[in-house]
Amino acid sequence: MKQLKIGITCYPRLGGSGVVATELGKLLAEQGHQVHFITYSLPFRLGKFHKNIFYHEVEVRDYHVFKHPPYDLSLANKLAQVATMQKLDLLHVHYALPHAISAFLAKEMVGDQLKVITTLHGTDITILGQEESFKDLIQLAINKSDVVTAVSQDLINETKSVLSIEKEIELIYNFVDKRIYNPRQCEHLRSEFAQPDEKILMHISNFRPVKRTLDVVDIFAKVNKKIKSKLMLVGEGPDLPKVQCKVQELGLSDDVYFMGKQDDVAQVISIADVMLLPSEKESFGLVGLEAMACGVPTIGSNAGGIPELIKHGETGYVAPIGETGLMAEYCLELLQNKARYDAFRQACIHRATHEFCNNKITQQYENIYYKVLEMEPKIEVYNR
Ligand code: GMT
Repeated sequence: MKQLKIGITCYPRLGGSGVVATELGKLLAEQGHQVHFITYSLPFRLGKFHKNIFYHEVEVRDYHVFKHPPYDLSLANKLAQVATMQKLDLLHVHYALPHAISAFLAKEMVGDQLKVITTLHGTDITILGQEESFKDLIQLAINKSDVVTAVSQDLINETKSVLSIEKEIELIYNFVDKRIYNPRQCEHLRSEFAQPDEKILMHISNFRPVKRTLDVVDIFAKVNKKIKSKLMLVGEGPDLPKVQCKVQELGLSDDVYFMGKQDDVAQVISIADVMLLPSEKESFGLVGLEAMACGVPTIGSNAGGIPELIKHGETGYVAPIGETGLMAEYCLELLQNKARYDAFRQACIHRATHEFCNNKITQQYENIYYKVLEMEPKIEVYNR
């Protein structure tokens, strides 16, 4: 199988799209492909040195006539330069704006032999795609890409209806690296946060309004009235101060931990009993998958692609957005019934390993690359 030269662009500092892009790049490098990250800073999950991974920093040129330095143009120029110098086969850009537009410009500069794959991650469509000022641009970005993928069927449907897109969009779900996300024994760490008879509920996000983090506190307050429990909040963002006030107002300060941003997410998740994901919008919900792989069921809303990830009544529960009472009931139903909880836990591990594992999803992306470059697809090698 020919080893490819792949350029990857993503938001390097935070967010699920950056995590997926970076993890994918690392896995492709393990498969022997040469991977070139072209971003404005080193992707935060890149971690260890690998001989097939290269990094090209996009420097934004400022000049006194610019009111705003044009990042998208600097990116387009860098993409074209790297593609030419390194003889890249393709650019795989994550998040439509501005990355797919910059890639389109780079392709115009380099020539049609450079293929562009765009992966839609969610808010590039569900929020920016609704804005008149961006709509036509995103439509162009999608239509000009050689291949477009999206991380859930719901996101494909929404893209087609919001932007009236006819182009085929391929479904490739988010994935987890099962060598990192798996059930771990961590009694010692757990005992630092909760007594043996207490349950741990957890929420991890960027605390933006779409995450409905005040609902997380509501759910916890209802659960905490019935069973001894703690809430661990991981991450930071604009709604954090409101959450802190609400926790205080409800007299829950002794039972809620504000952990801030954490690096070793797999370790943190492993001490949780339940993950909460009551989002208003969520194209997939990577954190729900990370929890699933660690054997932790998620209770969430039925927004976007969440029901495609969480099998209601098997690996967690979903309820209508904002129905915190029902979400709390689901938590109690699981946390008070050990046999049911254990069955959910096993179902989580099985589903994450079989449906969303790194080998399977990486190969789906590789096959898309081979197809667009008119090469033979890779045969299935992952364990089902
Ligand atoms: O969830 C976020 O706010 C971050 C956001 C991003 O753009 O990085 O995540 C989006 O992409 C992830 C990876 O594909 C998905 O798992 C998240 O569901 C999606 N977030 C939203 O749709 C709100």
